[in-house]
Amino acid sequence: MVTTSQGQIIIIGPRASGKSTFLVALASLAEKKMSWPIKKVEPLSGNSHRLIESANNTLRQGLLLCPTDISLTEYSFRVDIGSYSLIDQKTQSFYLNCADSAGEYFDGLVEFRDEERTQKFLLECSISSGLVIIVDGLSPSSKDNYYRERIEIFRQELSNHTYENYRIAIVISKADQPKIWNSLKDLKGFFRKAFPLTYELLEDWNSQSEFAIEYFACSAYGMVGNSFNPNCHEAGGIKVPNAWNPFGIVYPLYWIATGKINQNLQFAEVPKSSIFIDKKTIMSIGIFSLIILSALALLGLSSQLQNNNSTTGDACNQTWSDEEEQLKTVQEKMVNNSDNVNQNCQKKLDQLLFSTGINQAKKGLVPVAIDRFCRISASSTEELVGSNAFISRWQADENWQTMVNKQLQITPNCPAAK
Ligand SMILES: Nc1nc2c(ncn2[C@@H]2O[C@H](COP(=O)(O)OP(=O)(O)O)[C@@H](O)[C@H]2O)c(=O)[nH]1
Ligand SMILES: [Mg+2]
Repeated sequence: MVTTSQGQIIIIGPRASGKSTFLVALASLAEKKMSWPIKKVEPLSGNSHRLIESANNTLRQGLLLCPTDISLTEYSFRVDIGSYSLIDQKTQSFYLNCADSAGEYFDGLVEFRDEERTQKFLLECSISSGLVIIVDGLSPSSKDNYYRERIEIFRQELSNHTYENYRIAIVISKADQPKIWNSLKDLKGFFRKAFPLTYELLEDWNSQSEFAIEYFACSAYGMVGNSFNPNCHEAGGIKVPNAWNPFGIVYPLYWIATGKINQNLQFAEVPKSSIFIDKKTIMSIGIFSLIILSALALLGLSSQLQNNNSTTGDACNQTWSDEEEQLKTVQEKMVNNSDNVNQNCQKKLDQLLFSTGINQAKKGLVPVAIDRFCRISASSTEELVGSNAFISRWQADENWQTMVNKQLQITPNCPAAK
């Protein structure tokens, strides 16, 4: 099993663009029988369980969600993705900490830019590991300037931070509506036409920074069956709860978490029997898949042979069932800082710990906290706080110093802190 740890992804966008429904659609997958490529979505926190309740008690009942509270709420999930190889059936697990933001933050960015609340929001976004900017697919073109002005503010804010691998997914919501549905094959083209000024800004930003920007589309409601029949009423709310198959939800999150575009994820939430493709496409996919599968099967075989030759028996390769138990073990090992915890084991434990999120960090689990802020992978606290990335961030950013010191009670062990 390959594991990818992930910092926080913040979902931003205007009021009523579909941010909360996007997250509830993600949570709904936890209760669905999934097959391939998404094998499983597992909630990892109380908030995520509450989101599943929302899925069942509101959306599944054809009701609408309440507006989001002004504070940022974080939801943690583990998503298991299956690989292609027939022989080497690897599963890649990635951990998601997604925070839903109230649309008021995005709307108020220009007018209230200097207010403390906005500043905090911008800071949160800049220390996150990526952003999902939900663009309401039904917004009229007259909103172009509105989006451009706000994205420009993010550009300025994020230019102070030189993170590598920072990814921004532009997710066009409500793709079940004809305007977006008919443009799925050329999303960039759709975006360029609909919001030319914003598009120009994004392209310029993409070409001049180390950040990556990609375009996606999603529908939190999906279609009924395999014809064009949006599964929602005009005023919102699901039409046929038993046929609730959102699409394009995991696709952008996977890209932010791994940096990889996995096109199999575009409609991965939809059961194969409901997939909307014509016969010609199916035939070409069939032939192409046969060729690819044979190649991958060969590759899988050779990597399996290699694995068999490598050292096995790491005590940490066990699967943990109880998260609290995991954390206790991790914490004890950290506190004792025992030499007999081998490096691999420590790394693995750090990863496990990290995946459980920032709330655990606040309880004093230092490496998680630093990892979240710096996004440096290291095998111990000492290695983290002594790393160049940590020190340069520490020296460059007073806000961050205060945040690390005060909120998380960490006094880093680096020259700049003394
Ligand atoms: N057609 C359609 N409507 C959606 C979709 N997602 C959200 N909506 C509607 O958009 C409105 C705002 O959704 P909400 O998630 O509360 O927006 P937020 O303010 O950005 O969190 C609601 O009326 C939803 O029913 C979608 O995928 N398709
Ligand atoms: Mg909301």
